[in-house]
Amino acid sequence: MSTKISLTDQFIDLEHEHGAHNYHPLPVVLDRGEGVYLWDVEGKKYFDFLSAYSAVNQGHCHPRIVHALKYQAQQLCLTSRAFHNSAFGPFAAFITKYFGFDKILPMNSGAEAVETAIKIARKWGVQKKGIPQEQAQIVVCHGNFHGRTTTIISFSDDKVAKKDFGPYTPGFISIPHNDIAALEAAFMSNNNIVGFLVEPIQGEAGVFTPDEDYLRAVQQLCNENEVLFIADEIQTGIARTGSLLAVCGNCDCESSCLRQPDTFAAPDILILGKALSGGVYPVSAVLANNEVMNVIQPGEHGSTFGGNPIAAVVATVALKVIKDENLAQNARKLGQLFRNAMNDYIKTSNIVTLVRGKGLLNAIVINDSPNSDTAWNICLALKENGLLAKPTHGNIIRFAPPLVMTEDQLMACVDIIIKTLRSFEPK
Ligand code: IF1
Repeated sequence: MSTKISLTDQFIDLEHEHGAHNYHPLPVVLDRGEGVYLWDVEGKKYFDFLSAYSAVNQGHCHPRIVHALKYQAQQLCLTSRAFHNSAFGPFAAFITKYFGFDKILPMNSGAEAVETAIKIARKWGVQKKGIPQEQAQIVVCHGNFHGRTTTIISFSDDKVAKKDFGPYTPGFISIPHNDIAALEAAFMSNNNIVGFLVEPIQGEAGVFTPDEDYLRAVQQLCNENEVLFIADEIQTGIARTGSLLAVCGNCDCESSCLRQPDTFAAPDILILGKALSGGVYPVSAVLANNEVMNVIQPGEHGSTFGGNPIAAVVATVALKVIKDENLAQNARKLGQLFRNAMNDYIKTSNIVTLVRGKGLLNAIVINDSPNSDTAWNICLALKENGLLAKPTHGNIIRFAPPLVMTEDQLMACVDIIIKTLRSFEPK
């Protein structure tokens, strides 16, 4: 009598009935991951081309990172910062040396770290620049994505993310991304600007890579105007774009490349999250030098879980894996191969208009209206063919596999993607 409901549908039904509908996921229920692979509850195997929005750069369930998690979970999980713990100090020393800053302020989610950076910049403005109380302004970019808190959505121009959530937080000025003249004009128009908050490459907007010299010009302009350059590298950082950070420019990060004068656009505040833990645990961080970070004094900011021992140990190992496995170089090499292959395909394609990106953060633009469901349908077909990717902003598909992928695996993925795209070409 009863028709058998698939395992997949059973899990989806549970989520649909009992989970808030704040997402519209692809209809796949994942159950296990290893390296570049995921398996669904039916046992079907996939290449992961989203990497949990670039949190899993080191690959799923990386054994060294999972080992660190297990070890520390049995040793000590959480003390709060009311007491010192034996993991945070060593982590703070390690990560500040790794990225070349004096201090870290640890948080958990990306949005919390962005909020932290905003608070630091405002306080710095009042204390160091003499900006009047409640007048500090932060410049941001059109099409930005920095998270989901009330303040952060206040300066988003994504109507869906913003609608009906007001009243919104004031104090933000929005200008076009990749537009130095607009930044200069903003600095001229207002004396109360304390920071410029920017994604080096705009992810959510559709993987927009700015001009080669943009970030260096941003750094210089911020410097000249005594404005903090705040880089949100939550998505672009930790080797994703083929160097340790997107602000490293085209440095190949082979050795201790950081702050190489002719490539590095040094931010005053660096925001990290996602792959800081290899996707194993929520860990985020704000890094800055003393002159900036020391404006925060006891009691003025914090988090119950921020800097907890598990986070500290997991993030330390996750960062070691990036260098030990040369993941920046691998992302750089595979990214080039990927864009070359896609560009070859595009020459004969009517369905794909272009590929863009840097390292292994790439996107293709589908030749259809942004309101069409073509990109979604292509992602459904990719799923059937064993590869998981997600559309962004209607007609764009983002491709961001774990950085531990091999060249052979990448080429197998290119075959899947091209075979799938072919089936969407107009006959
Ligand atoms: C969601 C996108 C990615 C981020 C940058 C801060 C945060 C993010 C540059 C906040 C988060 C996520 C969150 C996820 C979708 C996603 C995303 F499609 F929206 F743009 F990654 F591509 N700064 N990005 O990209 O970090 O608080 O989430 O830890 O569903 O909101 P978080």
